[in-house]
Amino acid sequence: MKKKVLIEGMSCGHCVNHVKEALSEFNGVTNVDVNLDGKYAILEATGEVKDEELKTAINEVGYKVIGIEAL
Ligand SMILES: [Cu+2]
Repeated sequence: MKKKVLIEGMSCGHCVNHVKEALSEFNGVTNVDVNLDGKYAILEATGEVKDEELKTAINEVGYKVIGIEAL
């Protein structure tokens, strides 16, 4: 699966790393790209990652998911 996760609250490279680490912890993740200016992350994984799980993981590191799009 491939999903675009719209994230609010990232302001610098550290934020990008926090988000990247949080998303990398899901099973089967093959790629995570975080775009600071665009305020989104692209997550690619071999299995399914549920929207609710994505929201929880991002919340736990201090940011907010404002939308998720399947790509
Ligand atoms: Cu930051």
